[in-house]
Amino acid sequence: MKSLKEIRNLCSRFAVPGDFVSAEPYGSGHINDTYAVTFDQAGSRIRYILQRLNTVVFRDPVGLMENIRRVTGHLAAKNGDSRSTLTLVPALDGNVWICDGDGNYWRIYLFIEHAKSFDVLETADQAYEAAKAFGKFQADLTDLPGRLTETIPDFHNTPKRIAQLEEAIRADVCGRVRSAEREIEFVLSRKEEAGTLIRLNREGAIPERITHNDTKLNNVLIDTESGHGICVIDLDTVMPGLAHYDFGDMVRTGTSPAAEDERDLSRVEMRFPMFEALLRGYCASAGAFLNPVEFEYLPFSGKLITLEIGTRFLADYLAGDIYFKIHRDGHNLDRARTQFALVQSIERQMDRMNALVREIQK
Ligand code: ADP
Ligand code: GN1
Ligand code: MG
Repeated sequence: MKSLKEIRNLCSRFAVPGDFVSAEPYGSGHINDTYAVTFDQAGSRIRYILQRLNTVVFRDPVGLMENIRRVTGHLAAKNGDSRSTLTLVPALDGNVWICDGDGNYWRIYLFIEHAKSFDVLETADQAYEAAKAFGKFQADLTDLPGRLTETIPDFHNTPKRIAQLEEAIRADVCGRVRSAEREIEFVLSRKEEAGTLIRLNREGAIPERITHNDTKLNNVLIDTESGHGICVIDLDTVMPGLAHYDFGDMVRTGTSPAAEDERDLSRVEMRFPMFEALLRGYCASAGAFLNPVEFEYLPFSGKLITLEIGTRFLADYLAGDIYFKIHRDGHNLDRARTQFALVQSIERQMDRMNALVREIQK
């Protein structure tokens, strides 16, 4: 954690008008460090988001920031207002980031006020609105010129994620394999279907698109007054991908009433009405560009991405919690168990989920 003085110094290298007042840690992300910073601008208090990029996770911070500059510029030109896309504050040297003396990269965004993100969704309306916003994000980027940098290569390559798990099992650096045998078996018994989307893409049945790739439901801001999904945030992983990576993670994070790390697995459940709301919301904005095979595999993507993130939590548990921030012992194992309970709930309802897609497509 940085001291106030350090944060004030970092902010002074950006073109933020006014006087620094205060800063506090903000949000519940697993990767970056986020602060809400307040400035006094001639008597008005204005907030900004200051973030330190995790350069262990993101190895090419300059390429990543260039992606975000292009994407936010494109969205701003299309939507024309400062609440429907993130707005970067330039640094005094003209870049949209600074690098501090320790090699850390920092950026500042305008703080989008009167909006909220939810770790667990409360209503089907919120699910509809969030999914519509993520679908619109994909739709708005279909005409972005050029190709974006892959900020994390093979980010959603599920077979490779399983191979990484197998590597962590072999190494067993913390001697934890014995405590996770059931979870390991859960993943390995589903290995065959894990390559489905990659194969469909290779065969030309589903195309590469520009996708967000981290559509956890707390990565969309919902307007506190209107209830509309207004802005997609957390753009570090925006890069070439498949539409399913985004829809799948919405199902993972938007359908269960339980938190991502819930220990009472009886509370973990894929609620069908929430799935229906996500599907209708996503199709309202993305339906026009999806092809029939993409439609068909939307329910499967919910299962696959939940299995994939669970696999990553499990591999990180075995590797000694080196990737995801943890807040208690066994946290990553708890997170993995929750994902696998959700996979089972999805599996039980897969026929019904597929039937709904067919009905919507008609
Ligand atoms: P992480 O990668 O760690 O998840 P995020 O970019 O998602 O980081 O930011 C963490 C939290 O900060 C978000 O869930 C959201 O609540 C809040 N947040 C991020 N950017 C903004 C913004 N521009 N305006 C308001 N809140 C924001
Ligand atoms: C991380 O940054 P955050 O907390 O939104 C992770 C996602 C995982 C998610 C699980 C770059 O997202 O891939 O799905 O945790 N982001 C990265 O909660 O690895
Ligand atoms: Mg986030």
